Amino acid sequence: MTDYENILVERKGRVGIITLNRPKALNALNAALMREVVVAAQEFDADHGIGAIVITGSDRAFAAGADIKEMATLSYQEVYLDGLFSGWKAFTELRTPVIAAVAGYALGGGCEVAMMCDILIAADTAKFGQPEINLGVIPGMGGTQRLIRAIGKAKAMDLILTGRTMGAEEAERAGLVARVVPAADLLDTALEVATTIAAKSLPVAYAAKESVQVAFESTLSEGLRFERSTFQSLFALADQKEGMAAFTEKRDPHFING
Ligand code: CO8
Repeated sequence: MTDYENILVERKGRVGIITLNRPKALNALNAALMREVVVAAQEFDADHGIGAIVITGSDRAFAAGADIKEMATLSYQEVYLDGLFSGWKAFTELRTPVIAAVAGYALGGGCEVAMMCDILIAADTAKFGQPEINLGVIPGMGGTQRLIRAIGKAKAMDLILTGRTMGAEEAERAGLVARVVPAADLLDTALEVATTIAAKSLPVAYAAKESVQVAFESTLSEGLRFERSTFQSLFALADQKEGMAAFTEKRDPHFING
C-alpha cells in the first residue's frame, strides 16, 4: 500500500478505512491531504475485494475546513489556474459506497467532504457548519449546492449566511445525517453499516448508489427512466439469479463479489 503523511489507511475485511490525520491542525484539508485521500479512495475503488469505504477523523474533528493558512495568501491567478480544491471531484466519482463517520468539527470543507459521502453517521459531539462567510469567502466545494439539497433552503441559508454551527441532533432532524450515535460507538457503527453494505453484490451496490445519485442531478422522469433501465439490466447478473434463488430456497445468498 502507498505511504501517506496526512491520512491513515487500513482495511477490515471488505471495508476500506481512511482516517484523516493532521491532529495539530484539526485535520484541516490541505492540498497534500486531498491528494492522499483521493489516491487511497481510488485504490479501494479499484479493488473488488472492497465493498464499502469509511472516512473518518479524530474525536475532536472530522475536519475543521480547508487549510486556511495554506490558502490565505494565494492570488486569484494561482487559485484559478490550479483549480483550487477541484481535485475533490474525483472523490465524488467513486463507485464504492462511502460512509462518513463524523465526530467533532465538520466545518467548511470538512462539512463539504462529509456531504460528498453517501451515508453520514455522526457522533453526538459532531458540529456541522459552513463558516466561510466569516473568512470573506463562500463555500467552494459544494456547500451552497449539496447542503440545500440535503436540508432545504431555509436552514442552508441560515447556516451559510450566519456561519453558525449545527449540532448532531439538529443535523439529524434536518436530514443531513442518517444516524447519531454516542461518540464511543461511532467507528463501530460506521464499520457495521459498511460491513453490511460490503456483503451485498458489488455491482448491485454500485448500481444502487449511481441511481440514487442521479436523483440529485436530473428531473423525476429522467431519474425514473434511469432507475428502470438500470433495474432491468441487473437481470443480466448472476447475482440477481443467486439473490432470488436464495430467497426461494430460504438460505443466505452468495454473491460473486460480496
Ligand atoms: N485551517 C488551518 N488550520 C486550522 C483550521 C483550518 N481550517 N482549523 C483549525 N486549525 C488549526 C488552528 O490554527 C490551531 O493551530 P495552532 O495551534 O498552530 O494555532 C489548531 O488547528 C487548533 O485549532 P484552535 O486552537 O483554533 O482550536 P479551538 O478548539 O480553539 O477551535 C475551531 C476549533 C472552532 C474549529 C477553530 O479552529 C476554527 O474556527 N477553525 C476554522 C474553521 C473554519 O473557518 N473552517 C472553514 C475553512 S474555509 C473552507 O473550508 C473553504 C472551503 C472551500 C473548499 C474546500 C474543499 C475541501
